[in-house]
Amino acid sequence: MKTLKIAIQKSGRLNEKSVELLKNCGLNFENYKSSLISPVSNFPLEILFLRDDDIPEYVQDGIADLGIVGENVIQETEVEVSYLQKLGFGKCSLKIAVPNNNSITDINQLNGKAIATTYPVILGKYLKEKGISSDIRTISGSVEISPGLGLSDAICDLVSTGGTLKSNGLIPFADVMSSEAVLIGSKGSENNHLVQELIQRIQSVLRAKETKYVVLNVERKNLPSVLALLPGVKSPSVVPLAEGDWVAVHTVIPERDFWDRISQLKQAGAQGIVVMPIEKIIL
Ligand code: PRT
Ligand code: ZN
Repeated sequence: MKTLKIAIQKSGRLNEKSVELLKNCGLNFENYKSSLISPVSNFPLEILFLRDDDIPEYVQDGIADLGIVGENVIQETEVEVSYLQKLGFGKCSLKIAVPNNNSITDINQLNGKAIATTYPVILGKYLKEKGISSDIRTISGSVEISPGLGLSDAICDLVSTGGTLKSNGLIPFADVMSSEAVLIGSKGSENNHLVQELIQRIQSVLRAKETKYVVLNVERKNLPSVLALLPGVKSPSVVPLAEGDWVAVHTVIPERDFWDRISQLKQAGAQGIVVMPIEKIIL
């Protein structure tokens, strides 16, 4: 059986979460900072540690079968790869920002202006779509200081908390794209059964992350209103308690509206609510 190769970032913002995801999939490997390649002892897979900018091309050319990289890097490198799965980390947006003392209020005012960026391809397409012709200045880093140095009128850069823009006196002006880490594969890799197995493992880890396991006690008379609030994978389990009028309800609830849901459950009569993380959900 052919050993698969997956390329992940060697160091940087996506390294830790990529390693964590693969380990949560039950893959055993050493996260050697010094080596380029690490074998997985319990799955026919090797992990290649690369600079993120190189990952899309390695995958396109089939040197790696799979890769974990930001959507921003994939779009910028214009590669032909298969998008296999969004991974829910490394979230950010590519934004155009202008100095906060600037009079630019409309996107058309960027016509003829200089915009510094490390994403000339994505920015170029965006401006073309809007019918705007700006002078795109491609620089390799520290984009945020370029207006202050008089090198550009605006910048186009990735933003997550917005702290970097703020501390450089810049305000976000237009959203160019939003991005997160994704699993990509060489064209056709989605038909390989080892790739399918890995995607299933990743999905079960992601699903578990999005939900919590909840056990609560409720008096029988309040059970219908508590059950009405619970989704569950199939339906909640209801277990009788030693005290005859009471039952325990076991279920999973989504992380996103967790606190709202818990306060509704309390109002409906739930008590002794125990919340636990889930490791995997295999459907
Ligand atoms: O060495 P290598 O080439 O592998 O790494 P790199 O330095 O090119 O990339 P790295 O590790 O900085 O980022 C990897 C990926 O993380 C990016 O391609 C994005 O997909 C994703 N990501 C998520 C981000 C950010 N958030 C982010 N905030 N990448 C960069 N930033 C930078 C941004 O460029 C700006 O300088 O962080 C600053 C802004 O952050 P805030 O929080 O102040 O808004
Ligand atoms: Zn990079």
